Amino acid sequence: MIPPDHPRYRSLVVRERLAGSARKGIVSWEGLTAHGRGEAFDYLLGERTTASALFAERTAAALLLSARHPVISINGNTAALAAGEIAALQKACGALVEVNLFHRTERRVKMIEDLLTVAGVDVFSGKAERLLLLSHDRAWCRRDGMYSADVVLVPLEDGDRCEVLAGMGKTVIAIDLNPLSRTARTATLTIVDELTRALPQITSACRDLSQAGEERSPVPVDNHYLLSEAIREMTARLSHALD
Ligand code: PTJ
Repeated sequence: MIPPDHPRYRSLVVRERLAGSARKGIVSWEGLTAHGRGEAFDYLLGERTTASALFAERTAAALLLSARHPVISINGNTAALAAGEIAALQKACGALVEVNLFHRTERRVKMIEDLLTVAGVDVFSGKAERLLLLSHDRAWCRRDGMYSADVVLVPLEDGDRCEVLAGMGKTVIAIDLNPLSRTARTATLTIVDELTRALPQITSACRDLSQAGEERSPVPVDNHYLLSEAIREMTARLSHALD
């Protein structure tokens, strides 16, 4: 039992949730190491949403709302950490939600789809095909889902698929705490923020934009600026760590 007065209570509870989800088979064992890497970068960021991340989240909302066929891609970590937040975002932006796994088994796909459904997500399931030009199992997706999407939101991505989706001419929005990753550098727009902080911000920006009834015009993105701002924030914290 984790005592609520522990200074790292939230972080420990999240770890416990991920470990439990790994035991059930929802999160892959490798997903636990991916989470640890994310934690390290979040530490450098000060475990907060920076101004540039907030700007990226609002831009992501505009991209999702102006999309013809937006799709949110879900892996094990995302489902375990943020199924409810995905349901809220889906309602706010109208995207399809599709499960796409690196460590893919039919059993894991089904477990994750069920978890999302219970959380209120309308999951786009059905026949997957090996459609993406990848040698690993992220190649499996749905023809009327991710394959034909114009905008894809990919939380906690591996760089390969990000590159392939971008190469297909899609707008790729990544959520990745590591601004140096191949995903971060290949995506059209990278949100350097923790998943459970980022998703509600995107949702709330979608609601604001929808209420304002703003014209859906092309959305300019300067990903190089967003990544350099994230690196600058981390470097500044490191420089003043012992002040
Ligand atoms: O469920 P599967 O089988 O699809 O596997 C999913 C994992 C996460 C194992 C797979 O996609 C993977 O190996 O990812 P990577 O290449 O380790 O990349 C994950 C990235 O997400 C890393 O750069 C981490 O810094 C980042 N990350 C981890 N946790 C979070 C995060 N970014 C935002 N929020 C987090 N909570």
